[in-house]
Amino acid sequence: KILITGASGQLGSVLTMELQRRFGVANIIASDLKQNETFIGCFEVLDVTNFEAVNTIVSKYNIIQIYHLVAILSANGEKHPLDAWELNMKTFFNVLEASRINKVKKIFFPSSIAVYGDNAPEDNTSQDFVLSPSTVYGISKVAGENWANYYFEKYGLDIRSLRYPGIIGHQSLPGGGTTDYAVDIFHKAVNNEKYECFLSASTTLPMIYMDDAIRATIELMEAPLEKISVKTSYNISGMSFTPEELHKSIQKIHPEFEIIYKPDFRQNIADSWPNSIDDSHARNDWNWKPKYDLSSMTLDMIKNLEEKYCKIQNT
Ligand code: VAH
Repeated sequence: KILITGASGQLGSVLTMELQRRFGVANIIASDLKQNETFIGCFEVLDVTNFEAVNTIVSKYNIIQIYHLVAILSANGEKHPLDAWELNMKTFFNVLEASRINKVKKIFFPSSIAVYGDNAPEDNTSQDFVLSPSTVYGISKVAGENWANYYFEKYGLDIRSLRYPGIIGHQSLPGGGTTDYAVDIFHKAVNNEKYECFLSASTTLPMIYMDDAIRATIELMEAPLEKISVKTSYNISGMSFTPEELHKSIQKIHPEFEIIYKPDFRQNIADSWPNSIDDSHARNDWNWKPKYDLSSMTLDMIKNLEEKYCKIQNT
């Protein structure tokens, strides 16, 4: 059986459905502090900061794979730095130790482009450039990457990871990130409302469509171990764009859609991150290749959100 922690989150809720589809609902144990009201499948209320609770679930269900998605993201993390560090690291150590003790075969945990800092080259940032994160979230992800490598070297634990860029999807809402504008904007556009953007018009960030992020995650986990040359975390990327470019892409479908720019504290976080990412290690090791670009992502987001909202209006 496969355990997902943080299964109610932006990525977790979509990954859970895809893993249920691929491996059968009965083989997927979703867990989080609380269950989404629309959830269908096996769910355990789990506080991952509690080692005993994690260990009990891993042994009770004979878990062979764990997708560990619990974390406080970049923007929220800056509001409560020490709480974010404590939660991101404590939950990760509990998953690592429960996996070591119960001989879990494979573990996935998300890293992020937030591991890079101001000193990194802005364009096509390489896999191996020195990491000097500017946020607690980024610091916790660099620490997580190094602990993953340590547990592989010392205990042979097969832990795999992706440095996600901003993830954009219609199936779920993001929570507490800096790239969340690229999701929020679509909900405003399909409801014919003006969008107030918390980043400046010219802020380029690496992004990936949810469908590509989910596929990359499963393709990484399904790849033979001998293909995995990166034991910290793989760079991956789908596309890069600015809020202005995203606005223009949406206006091709909704010409009247308006945006205003009111940068807030998240601008400094975004400015410390790369504009684009070199993901050649992922392409070479396990044939990573994105399918969505800015225009196909925009089309798919608007199509799905308009269906979702008109369903809500008709209920
Ligand atoms: C965030 N969406 O904004 C996350 C992610 C690269 C961005 O880490 O914090």
